Amino acid sequence: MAGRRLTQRQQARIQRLQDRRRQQVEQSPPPADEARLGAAQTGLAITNHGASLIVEDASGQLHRCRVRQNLGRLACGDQVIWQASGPTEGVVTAVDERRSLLTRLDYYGQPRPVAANLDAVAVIIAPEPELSEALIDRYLVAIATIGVQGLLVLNKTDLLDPAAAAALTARLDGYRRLGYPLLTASSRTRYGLDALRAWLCGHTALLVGQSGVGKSSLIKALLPDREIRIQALSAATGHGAHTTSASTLYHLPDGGDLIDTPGVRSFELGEIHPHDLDRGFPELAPYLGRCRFSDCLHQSEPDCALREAVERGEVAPRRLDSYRQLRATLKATVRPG
Ligand SMILES: Nc1nc2c(ncn2[C@@H]2O[C@H](COP(=O)(O)OP(=O)(O)OP(=O)(O)O)[C@@H](O)[C@H]2O)c(=O)[nH]1
Ligand SMILES: [Mg+2]
Ligand SMILES: [Zn+2]
Repeated sequence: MAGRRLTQRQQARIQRLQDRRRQQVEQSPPPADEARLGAAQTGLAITNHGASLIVEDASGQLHRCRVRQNLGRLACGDQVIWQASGPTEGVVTAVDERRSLLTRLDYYGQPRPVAANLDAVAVIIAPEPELSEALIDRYLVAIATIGVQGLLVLNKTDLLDPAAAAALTARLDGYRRLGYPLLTASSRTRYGLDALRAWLCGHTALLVGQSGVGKSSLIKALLPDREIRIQALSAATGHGAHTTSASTLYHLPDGGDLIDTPGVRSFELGEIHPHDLDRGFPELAPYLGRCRFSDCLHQSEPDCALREAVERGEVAPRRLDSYRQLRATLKATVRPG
């Protein structure tokens, strides 16, 4: 095709396209002086403030970066390519493929990345605020879907007398039997921190849970030399003094990273296929597909294998409730297929 002469019509079309492009450029805000950008380098997303992404370079310096629009929303834990535009500023131009990504539905029902490249998610619970099994179950489905290690951490054990502690661990024992480690800790008395550190060490682990369960306190207790500079940068968002407002990544002294997340009142699952939902309820696997009706809702249908398993004491009634509830919400939001 090289050297072929363009017809007048083709020339006119190209001219129109060029005009339109020029107009678009003139209307859009002036771009940063691309010529002054530094060389491309790798970095790690430490926290996302919406307007800017805080990126850590290979030497541990932090840079406030703008993100090229075509990259979509980036998350804490993302590996990026960026170029400096000033001593502490830059532009993120590319993002590496993620080995895992936790998302949640935002206020507008849109999936929003919470954190990327995770190995483990620790669901933090506490005697107060009152723990919610429905919330734990939703987190466990999300964890099963992205295929990372999940664990439960009961914090604030200092608030419990021995009888109350025994009652609460008994209440949570079903999760331990499903294969999720259940650790107990107190960031106040430092009880259980060595065991928790051993679990988290060497991984990228996300801490999730309701507001006020002590995620930030645990991270602070695990990081004696917590990076103050991150604090200073994060404080610039001007949100409340204690409540965490944006997910932030911290390095553990002996290797591994911890990601603090803002507490949630309800964690809404992103787009999840019913098959993934089943993975979050491993104890139901032997019974799934064994009901008399293939479209059984496991409510009042005869010969429901799941309800029979509950009646025989093989499945916790509360877990079946949770499963039914999540199935119903997925049905409403997920396209079949
Ligand atoms: N008694 C007791 N209180 C604790 C413990 N850990 C944290 N707290 C208190 O619980 C409150 C909330 O702690 P945070 O660490 O801010 O909780 P968070 O989970 O990060 O909360 P958000 O950032 O809002 O999601 C604070 O007043 C802490 O002092 C603990 O082990 N024992
Ligand atoms: Mg916090
Ligand atoms: Zn059934």
